[in-house]
Amino acid sequence: MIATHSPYARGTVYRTENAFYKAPNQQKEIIMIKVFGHKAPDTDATGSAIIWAWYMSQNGTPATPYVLGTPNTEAAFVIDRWGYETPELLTTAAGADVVIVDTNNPAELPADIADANITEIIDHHLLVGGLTTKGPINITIKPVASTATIMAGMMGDDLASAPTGIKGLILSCILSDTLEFRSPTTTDVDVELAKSLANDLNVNIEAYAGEMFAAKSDVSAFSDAELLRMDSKEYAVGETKLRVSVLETTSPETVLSRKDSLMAEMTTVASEDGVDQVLLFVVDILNEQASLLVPNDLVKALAEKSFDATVDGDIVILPGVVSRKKQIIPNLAL
Ligand SMILES: [Mn+2]
Repeated sequence: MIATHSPYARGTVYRTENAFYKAPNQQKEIIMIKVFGHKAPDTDATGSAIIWAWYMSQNGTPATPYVLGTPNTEAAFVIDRWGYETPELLTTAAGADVVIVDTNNPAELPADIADANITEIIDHHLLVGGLTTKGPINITIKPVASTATIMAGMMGDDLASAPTGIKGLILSCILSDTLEFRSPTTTDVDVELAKSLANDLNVNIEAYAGEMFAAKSDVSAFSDAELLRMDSKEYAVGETKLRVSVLETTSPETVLSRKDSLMAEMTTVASEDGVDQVLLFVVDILNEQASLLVPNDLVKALAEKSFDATVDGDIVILPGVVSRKKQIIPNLAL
């Protein structure tokens, strides 16, 4: 392994045959842990990688955050707002010691993740299986709204003395994943933590969340294919492979005005990505509803069966639906 020093590191940990020990001034093999979240990085995937790399480094295990793609516009805004640089793009995980955050799904990780040494997983998604480890490791999965919420809990008393930027990232991850507490994934733990951080940071939650959502809604620069893949998870219903895409926005009309070209592009994206169908849910954050594009009879049947909806035309509105994790994925049926 290459001996580089993490900007996040305070001390340096070297691995000897049997033990870990601190020896900051010697040039020996350094374990540099790579911390990353899922592909198509959002605020929680990017923010929690930065948060945990900082915390590990702080505790004597040098770690560096990475991303598996270009962070979305909200994540880019958040990173900049709290004074961080966009983490480097990870192109291969082979041979690396890694910590996986905000996912446990091999489909959302580097293709060579099986050749990595996974040392820890911290996540808040359903356990899909498929990852293997080279030994027993710490795996923390909790049903809270953001991965950063779990990390804050794991930090315990250390959170109080964390830098402003780390606290700001945690707050941002919670506001992003809860859509400012609107999502049914929101727990009391998330709300209390966010309010306490906002108070500590002197941030007005409503105003700050508004800035985040405005950043997220600014998708004019993206092609149809990019929009279809921006916040997307693969999921199978029986034999039918789906790419379940969600666009959370305060300006649904901006996306829906492109519905014809988006639906036309679904065929290409589906075949390129090896799935049968792309589903696009445009989530209206402020009105707490989703619009599902209905390009064909397959999606029509799926919408009717999954959401008890009556489909008439090429868009169906699903009142109250804002969470892929809790309201979309668990209900998908054909
Ligand atoms: Mn998350």
